[in-house]
Amino acid sequence: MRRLVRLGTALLLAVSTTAMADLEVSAAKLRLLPGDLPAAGYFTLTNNGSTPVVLSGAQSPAFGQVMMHRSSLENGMASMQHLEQLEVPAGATLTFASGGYHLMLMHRQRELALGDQIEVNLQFADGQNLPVTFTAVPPTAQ
Ligand SMILES: [Cu+2]
Repeated sequence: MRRLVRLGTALLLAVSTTAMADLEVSAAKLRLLPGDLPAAGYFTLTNNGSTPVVLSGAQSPAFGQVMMHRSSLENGMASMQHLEQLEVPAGATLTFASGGYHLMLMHRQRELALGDQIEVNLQFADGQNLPVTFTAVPPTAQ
């Protein structure tokens, strides 16, 4: 049964007509923490296309590993959940921000300074990639 559901998803993606040109990213910021602590990536993604897109992760030449996380607060306890995929419906805007969805960027490959422009490739389940330039901001930035 699970197999059938997966196949259905694959078919849906195959007929998807939303192209990368239909996606709009704004306010891409990378919050740097001291030392080799992971950086957090925040941005706003709008799907101006007519079909949903599925964000499946990200990569950056400046980091060894980038993961998609969601922070949540349950019974007063903060926790983080790893996300494999995140759907953005047609016409919807998805916000990555402090306390919610974020990219977690680990294992810096080079020195990074405030104000640096850092390339991050957003990856989608249909194989497309969207290059986005993030600006490095201090830990106090929201
Ligand atoms: Cu995280």
